[in-house]
Amino acid sequence: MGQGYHQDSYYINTLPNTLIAAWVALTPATTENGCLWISDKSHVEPLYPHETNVATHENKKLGGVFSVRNSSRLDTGINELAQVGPRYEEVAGTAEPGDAFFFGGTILHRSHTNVSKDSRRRAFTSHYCDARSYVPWNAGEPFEGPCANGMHMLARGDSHLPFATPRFGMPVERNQRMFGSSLSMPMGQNGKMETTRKPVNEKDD
Ligand SMILES: O=C(O)CCC(=O)C(=O)O
Repeated sequence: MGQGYHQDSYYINTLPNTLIAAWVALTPATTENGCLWISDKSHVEPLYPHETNVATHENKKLGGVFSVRNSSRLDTGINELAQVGPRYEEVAGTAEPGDAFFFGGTILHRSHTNVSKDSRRRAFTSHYCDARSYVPWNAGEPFEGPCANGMHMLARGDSHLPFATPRFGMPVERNQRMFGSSLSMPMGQNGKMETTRKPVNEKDD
């Protein structure tokens, strides 16, 4: 089906904005079957906010920044990011299974409708940000609370937000030479991730 011009940080706010996407091809992606199109060098663009979204650093007081309607819509007649997209050369992200694209949250990108006869185009996308960014994003659902950081997975590192400790995550090993201790984050009994610091020489079981 495709997805029109958009910036991922429009949907997933992280403050400061440290969002990065990892888009992994599961099948071949071609210009025919709807590969990603990336607006080259558009990472320099500010985030064009949704008109009701105040949780961004950018706002309409900054010159050239306007709120965007119909982001992600294929129709460039109504997708207002189409006013920005053509300033940049678009690069076709053709890919083989296993190829990955990493791109920041303000880069403009889109995909077109699959017009091939019988070729499916599948991809797996995940998004990462610095654990120290404030994340109000709750998978598109309203979230009541100070922040939704705790709803997401801590893939690596540490958080300075004690009220936002992720409920699950991956074991984390810090560089012992740099920090002099190792940090592990196993699952706690209550399903919450627990942080325990261990002395340098103490080995995991
Ligand atoms: O794979 C696609 O068609 C679009 C995916 C995309 O733009 C995204 O995940 O932000």
